[in-house]
Amino acid sequence: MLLNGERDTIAAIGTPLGESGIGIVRISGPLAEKVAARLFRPKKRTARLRSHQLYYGEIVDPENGKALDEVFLTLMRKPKTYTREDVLEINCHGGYLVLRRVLEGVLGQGVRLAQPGEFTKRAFLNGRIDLSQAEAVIDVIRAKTAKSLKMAHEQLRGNLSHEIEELRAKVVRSLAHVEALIDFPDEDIEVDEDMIGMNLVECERRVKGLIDSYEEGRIYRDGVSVSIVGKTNVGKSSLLNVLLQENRAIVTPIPGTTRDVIEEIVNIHDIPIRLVDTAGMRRASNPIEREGVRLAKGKVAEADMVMLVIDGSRRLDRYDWEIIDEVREKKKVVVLNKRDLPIKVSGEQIQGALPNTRAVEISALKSEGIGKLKECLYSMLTRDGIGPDTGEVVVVNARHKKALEGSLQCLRRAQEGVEGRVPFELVALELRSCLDDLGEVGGETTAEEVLECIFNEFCIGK
Ligand SMILES: Nc1nc2c(ncn2[C@@H]2O[C@H](COP(=O)(O)OP(=O)(O)OP(=O)(O)O)[C@@H](O)[C@H]2O)c(=O)[nH]1
Ligand SMILES: [Mg+2]
Repeated sequence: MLLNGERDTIAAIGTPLGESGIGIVRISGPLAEKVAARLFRPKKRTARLRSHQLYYGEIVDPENGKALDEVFLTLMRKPKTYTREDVLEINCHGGYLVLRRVLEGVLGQGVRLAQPGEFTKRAFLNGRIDLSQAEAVIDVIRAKTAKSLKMAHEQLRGNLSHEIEELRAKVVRSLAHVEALIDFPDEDIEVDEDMIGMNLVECERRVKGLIDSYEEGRIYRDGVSVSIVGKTNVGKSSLLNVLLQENRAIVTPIPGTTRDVIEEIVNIHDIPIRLVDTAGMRRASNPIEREGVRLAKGKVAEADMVMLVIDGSRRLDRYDWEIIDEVREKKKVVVLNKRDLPIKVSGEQIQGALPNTRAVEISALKSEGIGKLKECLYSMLTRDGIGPDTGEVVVVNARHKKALEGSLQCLRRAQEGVEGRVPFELVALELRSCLDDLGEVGGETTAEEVLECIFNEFCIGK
């Protein structure tokens, strides 16, 4: 039984299992130093290991004193460590067996195997980082583009935590004023209701700004899926290949070439875009192709956006029209392909069929107009003036957005309360629940089950 909130000692392999230059076994908790004393033989004899210093030596089997591996070892005494507990890191050779043996040696010392994300969870529980920063750790690990990495680093550094702290402080001030009015209704206290109102309007504006940044933040972090759809033989697979700059999909002059769904990722200005090439839509007699068409329709429904490819060298026919109807409600761009041939479909015709839709003329065969198409996609996926380069705090996490939406509702009701002079007790109630919602972001008010879910997403050893 552990007393006074003291936690047990955990260990895990912190590097991927496989062959690598080095592999790290990481230990956190009160037994870290004892593990070092039992298993580590420094090359140069030392009375006591100094904190945060690298030592060269061997890890030995405590049963028989035989060397398990030649290592570098660092003991980091609390509190200046990742978890705010004593931490031991053993840099071994990066082989599966060697790492397992060292880990087993450690586990034999009263240490238990860490759960996924447990090191980071301890950093959170011990108050070194808040929950939004802990979530940023996993975003750093998973970042696929320079911008998503930058956003994750900013969140890890605490830019969102800081903004939320400021908002909470403002709401607390308003709440104190409202409570003063409740407690001393008849006294002439210096509380101005207009000032409370103004303060709440300011909070509302800032919370709304954070919520609005989510759409774009999410795109940089999670990417978007863009389905390439159109009739057979219009050049969908050719477009996929030219965007990927490789011959990924089979291209032939035979209509109905693509039957399966082909997905590949391409980065456009740091947005990871999952391109989905699909079977050309037509009434197919072949059951394989029919299945392809069914899958293609499903991909239209799933996609964040579609690229409707039309063969610009042929007049629109009923199949084109059917697909135009299919994508009418989707976010889309029309790609008029084969502009190297005499053009039979005009931009005006597209405008007539799909008002307010941008059309870009390209030749997938000659790789012309591709830059313009990429710019068009980029501008449709992003909004002007916002984004990770403006220094603005960007929300990338759906959980944060949900909590902020909750707090916005409370702020609005509180605001209406102040204006409409409803009883101040109700205003105070709304402000308290606004504080709870804001507290969800940093984890102050987050339920244990939610914490479990968040840390379960981590890998073991982080
Ligand atoms: N002239 C010209 N031909 C093109 C262009 N793009 C594609 N093609 C040709 O059009 C034919 C069909 O191209 P694909 O890319 O296979 O067309 P698709 O839309 O994927 O066809 P399905 O998979 O059958 O639905 C091939 O012969 C291509 O070489 C272009 O820009 N100009
Ligand atoms: Mg194809």
